[in-house]
Amino acid sequence: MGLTVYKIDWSPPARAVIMTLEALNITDAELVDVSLLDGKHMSEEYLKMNPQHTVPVIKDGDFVLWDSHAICAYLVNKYGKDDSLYPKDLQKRAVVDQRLHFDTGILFPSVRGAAEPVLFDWEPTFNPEKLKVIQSGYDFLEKFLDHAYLAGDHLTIADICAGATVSSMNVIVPIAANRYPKISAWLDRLNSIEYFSRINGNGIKIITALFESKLNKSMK
Ligand SMILES: N[C@@H](CCC(=O)N[C@@H](CS)C(=O)NCC(=O)O)C(=O)O
Repeated sequence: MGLTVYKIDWSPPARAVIMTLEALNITDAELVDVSLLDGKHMSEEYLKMNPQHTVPVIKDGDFVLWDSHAICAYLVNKYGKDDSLYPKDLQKRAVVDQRLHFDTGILFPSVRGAAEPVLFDWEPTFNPEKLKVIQSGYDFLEKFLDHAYLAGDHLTIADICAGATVSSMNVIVPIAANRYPKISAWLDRLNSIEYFSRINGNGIKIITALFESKLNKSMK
């Protein structure tokens, strides 16, 4: 098939792509680690592939694509045996797209904004203002999570992408089940999926340990 994924396991968007591969039963992709903390994403070779220097990136033959949301949609469109993860129906797809954009524009920047200064040693602790941004993401999500999954009664790539993000936000600002019952139940539902708990759970363990080493304290 010739599919290569550039990733790092602690990155939520990278995990979303790996989970989408699993959901699609694609087992022969080559996975290449890009160590962000060592600056591997700033090498000339990597920048040629992705001038935005982010993970994940995929190469499918000669075709290169970055941004997890675009990648997950591409993978389902190209390799999905059916369209359940990314429905072709115009309005169903529009709702999935809205949730994906909510992840891109609201949820993911909140976790990146809080995590990056600590991970890259720019700040010794989480900035309290950034923690409020995470909380406001939960507030929005709780309001419109009115089905079993983000875009209805079935799992879609919106759940895979936002699930990877929200479970990482949860490491920084724990989700109180009494305040956010719908988010808590949704995360439990995602964690009951074997590949979600295995792949995402591994990333969460790594990011938790990274925070603990940077902050010099337990996150539990
Ligand atoms: N919208 C992008 C965000 C990707 C992103 O920001 N990844 C982070 C790691 S979680 C990264 O590569 N940071 C390094 C950098 O931006 O230089 C996506 O969904 O793929």
